Amino acid sequence: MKLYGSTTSPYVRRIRVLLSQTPHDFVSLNIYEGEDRETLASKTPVLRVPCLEDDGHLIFDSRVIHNYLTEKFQYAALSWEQENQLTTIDAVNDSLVILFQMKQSGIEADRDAMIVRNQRERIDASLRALNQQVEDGYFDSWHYPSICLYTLIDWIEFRQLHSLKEMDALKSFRERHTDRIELTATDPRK
Ligand SMILES: N[C@@H](CCC(=O)N[C@@H](CS)C(=O)NCC(=O)O)C(=O)O
Repeated sequence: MKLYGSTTSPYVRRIRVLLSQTPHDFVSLNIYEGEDRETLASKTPVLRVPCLEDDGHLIFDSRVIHNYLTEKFQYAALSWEQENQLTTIDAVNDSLVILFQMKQSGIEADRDAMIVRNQRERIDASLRALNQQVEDGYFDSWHYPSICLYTLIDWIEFRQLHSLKEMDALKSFRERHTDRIELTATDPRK
């Protein structure tokens, strides 16, 4: 089993954490340049990571990779509530990727521009919902949605993408898990 990704991507990190007890090769790529980009392009036309190669299959998208691994290793199926939690986590992740890429591209994020306003509204509403769900105990166990929430919050802190003001439950959720070995082993700061 081969996982193509980058060390900083929160989407890749969730699969690395999920596979922490499963033998696999992690192929770390610089997805935007040179030979590594060609390698990525030879594996997936979507040109995004993660991408999993296993048993003659190439699987794109962390959500589909999770479904594939769930079937292969018979992990517990997610409830519909947990599917919604993943959608909420992915919504924040996707919107922050858009704003981050705008910044990296030197595009001024005009707060009043529709594309920026839409991302910010989605990020704030979704983070508030996730903060409430943590308070309500939905992330008390270390399951796949918790892994995805952790890698999102830790990436936000790492890249300083949001102040997380009034999101104390999210901040303490991160602090509670930060010493887990599979998280220190995949820390993007290293
Ligand atoms: N829905 C995808 C999102 C993956 C994604 O956006 N990955 C980013 C890295 S964090 C990426 O590859 N971006 C490349 C690009 O946007 O060109 C998933 O869950 O795997």
